[in-house]
Amino acid sequence: MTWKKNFVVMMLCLIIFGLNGPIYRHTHANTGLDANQPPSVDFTYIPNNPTDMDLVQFQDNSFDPDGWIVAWIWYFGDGNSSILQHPNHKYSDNEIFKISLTVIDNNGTLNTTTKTITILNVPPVANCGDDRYVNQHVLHLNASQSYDSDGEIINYTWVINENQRYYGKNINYSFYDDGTYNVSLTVTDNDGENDSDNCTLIVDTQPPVTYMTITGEKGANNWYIENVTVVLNTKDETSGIKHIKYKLDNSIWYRYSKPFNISLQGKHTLSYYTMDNALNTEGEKLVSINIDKTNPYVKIIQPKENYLYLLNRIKWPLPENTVLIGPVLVKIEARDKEAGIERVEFYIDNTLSCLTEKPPYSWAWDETILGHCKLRTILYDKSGRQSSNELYLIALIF
Ligand SMILES: [Ca+2]
Ligand SMILES: [Ca+2]
Ligand SMILES: [Ca+2]
Ligand SMILES: [Ca+2]
Repeated sequence: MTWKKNFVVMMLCLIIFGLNGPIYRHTHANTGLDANQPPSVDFTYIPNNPTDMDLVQFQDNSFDPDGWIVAWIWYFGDGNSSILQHPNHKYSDNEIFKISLTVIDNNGTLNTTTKTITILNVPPVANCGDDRYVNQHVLHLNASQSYDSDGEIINYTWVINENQRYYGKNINYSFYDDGTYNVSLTVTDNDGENDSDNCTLIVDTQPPVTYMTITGEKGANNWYIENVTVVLNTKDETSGIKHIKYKLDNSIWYRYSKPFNISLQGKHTLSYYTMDNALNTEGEKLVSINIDKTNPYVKIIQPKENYLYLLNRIKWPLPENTVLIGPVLVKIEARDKEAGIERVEFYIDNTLSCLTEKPPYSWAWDETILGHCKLRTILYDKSGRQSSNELYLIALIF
């Protein structure tokens, strides 16, 4: 600092000698001769309550009543100085400093004023992180987002649920129970100032549980015979539900928001699970949903309509009758795309004569009958849907 002071003094000498000759002139107000009036000296600064992070801006308010001011010499009280009229200065630490300003008028007359300035500490900022969910029985408490702009934090104090106290920038707190933990962090800087921050941690280690209900018209063998509606309900008392996801067969995962319908026929696998806000995920659940909205198809293909059969052999066409002479193998065309065929029944005049569950679902008809009759077949699919086909004929079977 000495060289700065020397520099200031040298500047001062130059100004005084250069402009006015003598180093120093006293005023002689009484004589009226050479009655120089001394300069009036004053200054202000902003901000009013500066910290050691602020650039303090000094405003010179001095004036000379009978001349002008030719030099300003500032000492900021921390060993630094300036000869600018309106200097800026940043203090390196908080403290009370004594500032002096000396001004010199064009006659070489000096005047000095001093003021104190209180440079304030910048308080630290505590940050214990956002409120958050935790899915394990260890809280990782990290104060690294806390800071002190003009110094350093020398103490970190954590208080958990108002009674457990821990010290350190990072701590791991272990416990057994799910629930809500109120955490407070207080930091202290190297100037002894504090700041506090609070956060709430909801600890949830239990995955949610999803309940599924399906509504729809049921047929046989766990097949639905119309569209179904799926409702997924879930519960998580600790952290709450983040989302429910589901997919049908190999579709993408959809986010569940409301009951949905499945209208596509066939055998399906519906998969679903729920994740809670602490990211605990329930194991994927699977359910089979089978839908058959279509009746099966059945048609008698032997005997053929309007033909004569003799001992199970087709002989020739007839104009308007189907006639059997001797036993015949009744054959059908049968299919069901969705659920598949469960069984086929054959009736003669509404009396059940044969029931078969095996392909090719034919019937060797050799029951004695003479005259007009109705041959009817009913096909049931595995979902319980049915179709029938019938043929009127004259039979002579004995
Ligand atoms: Ca003057
Ligand atoms: Ca500080
Ligand atoms: Ca949970
Ligand atoms: Ca069907």
